[in-house]
Amino acid sequence: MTTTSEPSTNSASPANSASSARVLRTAYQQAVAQYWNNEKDPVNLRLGDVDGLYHHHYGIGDWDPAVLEGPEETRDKQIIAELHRLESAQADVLLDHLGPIAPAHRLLDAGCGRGGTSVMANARFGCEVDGVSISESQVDFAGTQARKRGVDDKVRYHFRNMLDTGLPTGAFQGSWNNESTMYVDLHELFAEHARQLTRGGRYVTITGCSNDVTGLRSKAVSRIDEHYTCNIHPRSAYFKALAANGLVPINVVDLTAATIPYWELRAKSTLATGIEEPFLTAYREGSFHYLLIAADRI
Ligand code: GPP
Ligand code: MG
Repeated sequence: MTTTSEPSTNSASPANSASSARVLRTAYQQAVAQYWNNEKDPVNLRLGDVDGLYHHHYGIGDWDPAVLEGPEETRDKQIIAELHRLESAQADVLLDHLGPIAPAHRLLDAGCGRGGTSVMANARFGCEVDGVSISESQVDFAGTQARKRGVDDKVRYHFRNMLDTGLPTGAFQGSWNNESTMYVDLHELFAEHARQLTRGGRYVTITGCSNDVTGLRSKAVSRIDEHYTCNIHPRSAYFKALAANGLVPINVVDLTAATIPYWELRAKSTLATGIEEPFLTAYREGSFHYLLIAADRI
């Protein structure tokens, strides 16, 4: 494993091929980075514009039916605000599972996207947060948001690979993947989290996983993989890889029922991308679960 000196500022490396090659080691990683570098979907940007928290994950909880009422001119705006509220509620539930975090602790957001969960963590705990992404555009975007909020002294984003971040060993009280584990090998990922977490530190993921009970990847799950260029893991893979890397589950929460309303509302909005029906089918047929797993580093 390479070690690099710890970056002290928000920094997307200049787009030069040497630094890119260090971070993006395979053709697959390059393809994933390209997808996210080019991604400018209104379903993410317009939701983030609501309050400057830009998420790349889905939502949980019930929505207010009143958002579908009222004049057509304002309906979209209301639905967008409601979808965004549900996405922020999801990030809040992830943060709820980190355990007690003090301002002196450090947190790590692995696969941080445009940075929303990191900013929420800093606002809640007052501590330093490092986010890593293999998308330079996302790192730039997230860094700009942190500067706009005046939190860039504590919230830093790095153009790094979450499988080998170069961040210090044993320095983090908490770390998480908010819907980014489906891009990587879980053994490599959890080995890197275990390295970075202090003993007794907490790892949390919210993820979509296929259901071992119903067998291999369903058609709906395959469509989700194809849409995002990802590889959804079976539920069992998480527990095997956590156990093999000294991460012991303390909480497992099935959020499937809580996320279905989000997809139902999203399917009714003008921002629907076409992936809503595969998600609804996969969840309803039971071939796919939306799961939170929290584990302690031993
Ligand atoms: C993207 O969020 C999330 C993923 C690519 C991970 C896949 C998640 C699973 C649970 C399988 P996004 O906010 O960028 O997606 P969208 O553009 O559809 O809102
Ligand atoms: Mg989204």
